[in-house]
Amino acid sequence: MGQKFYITTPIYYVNARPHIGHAYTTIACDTIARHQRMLGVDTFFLTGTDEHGQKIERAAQEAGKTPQQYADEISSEFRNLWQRMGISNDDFIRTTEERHKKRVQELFRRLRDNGYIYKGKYTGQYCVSDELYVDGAKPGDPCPLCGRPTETVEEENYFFKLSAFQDKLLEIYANPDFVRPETRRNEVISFVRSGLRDLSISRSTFTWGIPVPDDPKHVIYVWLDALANYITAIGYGSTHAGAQAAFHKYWPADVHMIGKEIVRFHCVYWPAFLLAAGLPLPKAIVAHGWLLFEENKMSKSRGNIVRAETILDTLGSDALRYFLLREVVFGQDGSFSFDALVQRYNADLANGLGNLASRTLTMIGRYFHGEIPTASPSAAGNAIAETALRTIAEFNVLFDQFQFSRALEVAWALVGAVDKYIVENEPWSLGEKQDEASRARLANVLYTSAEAVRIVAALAHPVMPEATAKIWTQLGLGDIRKFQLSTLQWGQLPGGTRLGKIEPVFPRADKSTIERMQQMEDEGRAPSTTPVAEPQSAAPPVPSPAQQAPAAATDGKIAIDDFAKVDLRVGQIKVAEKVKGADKLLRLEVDIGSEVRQLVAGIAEAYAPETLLGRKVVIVANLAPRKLRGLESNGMIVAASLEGGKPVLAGFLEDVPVGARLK
Ligand code: ME8
Repeated sequence: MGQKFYITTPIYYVNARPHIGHAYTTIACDTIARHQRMLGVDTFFLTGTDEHGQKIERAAQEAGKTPQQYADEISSEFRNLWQRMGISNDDFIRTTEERHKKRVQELFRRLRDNGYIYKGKYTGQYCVSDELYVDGAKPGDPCPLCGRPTETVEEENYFFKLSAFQDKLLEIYANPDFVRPETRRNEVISFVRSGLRDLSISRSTFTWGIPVPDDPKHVIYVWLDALANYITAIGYGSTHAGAQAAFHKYWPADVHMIGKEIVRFHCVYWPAFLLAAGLPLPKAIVAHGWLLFEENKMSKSRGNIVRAETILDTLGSDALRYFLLREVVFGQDGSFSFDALVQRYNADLANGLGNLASRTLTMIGRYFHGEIPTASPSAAGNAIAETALRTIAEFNVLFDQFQFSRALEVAWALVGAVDKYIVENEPWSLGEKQDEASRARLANVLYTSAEAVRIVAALAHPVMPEATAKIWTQLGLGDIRKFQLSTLQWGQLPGGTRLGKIEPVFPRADKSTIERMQQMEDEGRAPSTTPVAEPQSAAPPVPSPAQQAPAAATDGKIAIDDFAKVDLRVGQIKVAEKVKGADKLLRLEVDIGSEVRQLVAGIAEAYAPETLLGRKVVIVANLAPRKLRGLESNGMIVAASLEGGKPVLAGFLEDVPVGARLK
C-alpha cells in the first residue's frame, strides 16, 4: 500500500516508577498502532525513557546511586511493564544509549551550522521538576507548570534563537490538526503570540547529560536531548544506510501523543528545533488530559499513584485498557477509582460482551453441534445487520478522531441491541421445536448474534487484544491478527465454521476484587528492595530512636558513615491539612529545596495545620516512601517524642536556608 504510520509516546522520566498515568498514554498509542496495523498500514510505534538532566541526577543522589545505575533500574521497570502488558512498541529508546547521544550531538551541530545557536549568559529562574526555564520570573517565584519554587540559575549557556520562529510557528498552528485538541491549540497560540525569547539549550553547572560537541564543559539541555528521541530512534544522524532509510521512511511522525502538561515543549520548542534543522514537522501533536486519583493528578510527588500491576494481577490488561479508553473522555481529565473500574468491567465486559459471546456460542453448541448455522447473510431487512454496518462506519470515524470513549460506546450499543434481540426472539424456545420454520429462524437468530459478536470483536481488537483474540478463536476463525479491518463487513462469518473451545473471557468480579486491589496498592508502595509493612491505623510516624537508628556498629553505637546515610534536610512547610478519618495525622507538603515533598506526619494532636505554614522543620529526606491512610509519605519530619506527651517539632533558632543539609 506504501502507507506508513509513526506514533510516539513521551519518553518517561526515570525518577519515578511507572504508574497507570504512564500506562494511559502508552495504552492509547498501542491501541492506535494496533488499529493501523490491522488496516494494513506499515506502522512504527516508539516509546522509551528520558534519563538525563538535573532532576534525574538529584533523584539518583538521594537514592545513593549513580545516575546510570538509577536510570538502568527504573528504565527496566518501564520496559518490563510494557512487556507484561503486551504493548506492541517497535523500539524502546533510552536517552543514555550511545546511538541517541551521538545523534543528538549531530542535531546540535546542525542547528549550530545553520546559524541558530550562539553563546550567552543566562540569569534567571529554572524549575528542576519540569526542567523548564521560567522566563521573566523573579527568585522565589513558583513554576507556572507545577507551582514548585524555581531556582536561580546563573551560568554561561548556549542559546537557541527561538525568537526567530514566532511568526513561522503561528502560521503552522493555522492548521487545526497540528495541535489537538482545540483547547491546547489555543493555549499554544496565545503563548507564542505573547512573545518568544531565545532559549538556553545547555547547562554547565552539572554533568549528567550529553556533552555539547566541541565544548564538553556544557551538557545539552535535557528537553532538546529528550525531544530528539523521536528522530534519533528511527535513524536521524546515523551514517548507516539502513538507519537513514528508516528515517526517511517514517519521519515525519504522524502522531506525538503527550499529556497536556508538556504541550509547550512539544508544540513550541520541538517544531522550532526541527525548522532550524531543516527537517519536516510532525503531522499532529495530540495532548490528552490527566488521570486523577483521589481528585488530584496522579503523580509520584503527590503520592497518589495506582500501579498497573495491581490491575494486571486481578482483572488483567484488557480490563485496564478498556476502562481507561472507555471511561476517560480523551482530551479531558478523568478520575480513576477501583469501584468505577470494577463496575465498568462487570457491566460492559463480564455481563456485556463476555455474556453475549458465551450465551450465543453455547446455544450454537447445543442446537447446531458446535457449527455456525447457515443463514441468509444479507443485511437487508435485518435490523441488527443494519445497526452493525452503521456501527462499523461510526466507530472508524470516531477512532480516527481519537474519540475512543464514544467509539466504544457505539460498539457497545450494538452489544445492547443484540442482547435485546435475543430476548425478543427467545432462541431457547425455538430450540425446543423441530419444525423447519423454527429451525430456520433459530439459525438466523444465532447467526445474527454470532456475526455481531465477531464484528464487535474485530472493532475492539486494538483496545482489548487478548480477549478479542480468544473470542475470535472460539468463533472458529483462527488468528485475529490476520484479519484486515478495512474489509470488515456484515455476513463474512462462514456458515459451517466449527467453533473452538468455549470458555468465559471475562469472569465476573465481586466486591472482594476491589478490596484485594486496594490492599495490593497499600502493600506495594514501598520499593521492592525495602519492604515496609505499614499498618493502616494512624500510628504517628514520629520516629522513635530505635526506628531511626541505621545499621548498628558495636555496643549500640554507629559509625559516622552510617549516620551520613541519613539525609537530614531543612524543609519549609507549604501546605498542612488534616487527613480525613485520622485524628493524629496531617498531610504536609514540604519544600526541601530540590522539590516539594508530600509527607504524612502524626502531629495533628500537637499542631493545628494553619500554625505550621511557613515553619522550617527537619526532614529525613531519604526514607523509603510508605503509605498512611492511602497517602504516600515521602520522608519523615523529625520531632522530640515525649513519653505520654505530644510530639515537639525540631527547629532552629537562627534563620537557615531551605534545603540545607544537617550533618
Ligand atoms: O514529562 N495522567 O516525563 P514524565 C495522564 N520526560 N498521563 C500521565 C499522568 C497522569 N496522571 N502521569 C503521567 C516527561 N502521564 C518527559 C517527557 S518527551 C520528549 C519527554 C503521562 O515521566 C503523560 O503522557 O513526567 C505525561 O505527559 C507523561 O506521562 C509525563 O511523563
